[in-house]
Amino acid sequence: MQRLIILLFILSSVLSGSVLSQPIKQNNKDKRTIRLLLNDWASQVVMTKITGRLFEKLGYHIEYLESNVDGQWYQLKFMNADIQVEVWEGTMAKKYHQLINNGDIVDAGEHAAKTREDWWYPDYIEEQCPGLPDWRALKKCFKVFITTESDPLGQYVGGPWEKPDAARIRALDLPFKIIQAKDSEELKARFEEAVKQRHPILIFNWTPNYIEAEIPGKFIEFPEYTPECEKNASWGYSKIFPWDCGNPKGGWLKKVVRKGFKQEKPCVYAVLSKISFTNEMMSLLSKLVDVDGLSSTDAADFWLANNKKIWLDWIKNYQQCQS
Ligand code: TMO
Repeated sequence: MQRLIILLFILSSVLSGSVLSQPIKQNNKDKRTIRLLLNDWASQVVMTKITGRLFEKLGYHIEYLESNVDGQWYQLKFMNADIQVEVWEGTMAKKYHQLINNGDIVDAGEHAAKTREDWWYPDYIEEQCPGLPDWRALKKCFKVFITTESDPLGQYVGGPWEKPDAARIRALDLPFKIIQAKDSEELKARFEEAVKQRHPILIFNWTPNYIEAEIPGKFIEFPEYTPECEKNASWGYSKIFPWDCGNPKGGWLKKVVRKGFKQEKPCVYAVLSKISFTNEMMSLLSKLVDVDGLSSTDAADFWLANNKKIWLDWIKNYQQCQS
């Protein structure tokens, strides 16, 4: 039923042309252009497209700038991009703080969503590895996760984002080898393949994400994150290495803008500050793309058409942006 509704929606929006876009006078175009960063996982891409549609509604021209997470910090620092709508504590806190401290970016507030990014497994492997999700169980059952790529160690499939995985393996003395997926497609392909065959898999995952709608699973419970674990080698399980802990649970999810943007476009900054997605909203957005197979633009338009009350509230005081 939901699929049918989605299909009808797409059809009607194709027939009537773009739902929200408004024409902009060419001579004003540069001053009225906002450049949004696009990463490569579904919720980020769809949330960016939704944000773009809202700014189009306020009379701006939108440019999307594709970048991986590493590159996006340069794009912001050198003012090639204006906005990033999804900055995750678990993978991006370090760069975020660095750029905030240098005055290269400005915080535009947090989403309601609470996030987590860490090692994860589907529940069906629990009987082969008693003691999970406690991390110590991995020391005993690592053989379950051996593959031709990782032999004689267990395999952990990492994401293409900056993570302290190698440091954690060293500090917690885990018999695992990291196989790093080169992009989110490879990560998804490896996940789907393992789940289809019900093979053991230990993989980088995050929440909110579509996976929670697909199959029950759990994050590994490493020792609880504290900043001490990162900075102080003598803290925790290992007396000589830092990072003997997991990533933060209940992590923040922020929006940021490049320096100067808030002064140039206070009105856009104010709208951006009000935009707030919850865990439920984000899981749905990633499911629309990763499970239902919509394009990111169709998913954004589908969400906008069905959640008018929410986004009208975000933009309600800012219909006449002047700058
Ligand atoms: C940055 N990510 C949400 C993919 O972990």
